Amino acid sequence: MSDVPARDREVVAGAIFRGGRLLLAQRTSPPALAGRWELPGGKVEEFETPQAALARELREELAVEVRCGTRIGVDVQLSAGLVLRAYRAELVSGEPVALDHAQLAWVDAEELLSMDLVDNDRAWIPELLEELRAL
Ligand code: DCP
Repeated sequence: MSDVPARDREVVAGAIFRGGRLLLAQRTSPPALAGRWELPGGKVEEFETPQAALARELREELAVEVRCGTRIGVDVQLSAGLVLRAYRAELVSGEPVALDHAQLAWVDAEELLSMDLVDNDRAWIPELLEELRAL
């Protein structure tokens, strides 16, 4: 037994900005979240870095290659032992397509405010808006 507490497992989400817009993806599951919009991403696997996980998740979900950038916004505690973090993601190649989502949308600052975002991702709205307005 160790006295060192286990580190939280991380869920990573990617903020892809292009041409003054941010990419959002509409969830299909679970039923409580279906139809609501998020920054795409998923759980970091054991022995995987958050950066590698983000690249893998966005490859799987959007068919793109990204370079994981810096953090944006606050940590969101999802449950005991699970924390959600957003990272800027730079598109390296490919055009995003919805392989795992109902649809994708490129939103500007005003549109972001009108989207039905999942509750967790609403925590990032101030920083996302700031970035969109600076573009
Ligand atoms: N989540 C969120 N906001 C995001 C991305 C994820 O609130 N931008 C939440 C939804 C889930 C959890 O994080 O409660 C895990 O996300 P996913 O279900 O998208 O991740 P995985 O596909 O990796 O999960 P699983 O392996 O369970 O299918």
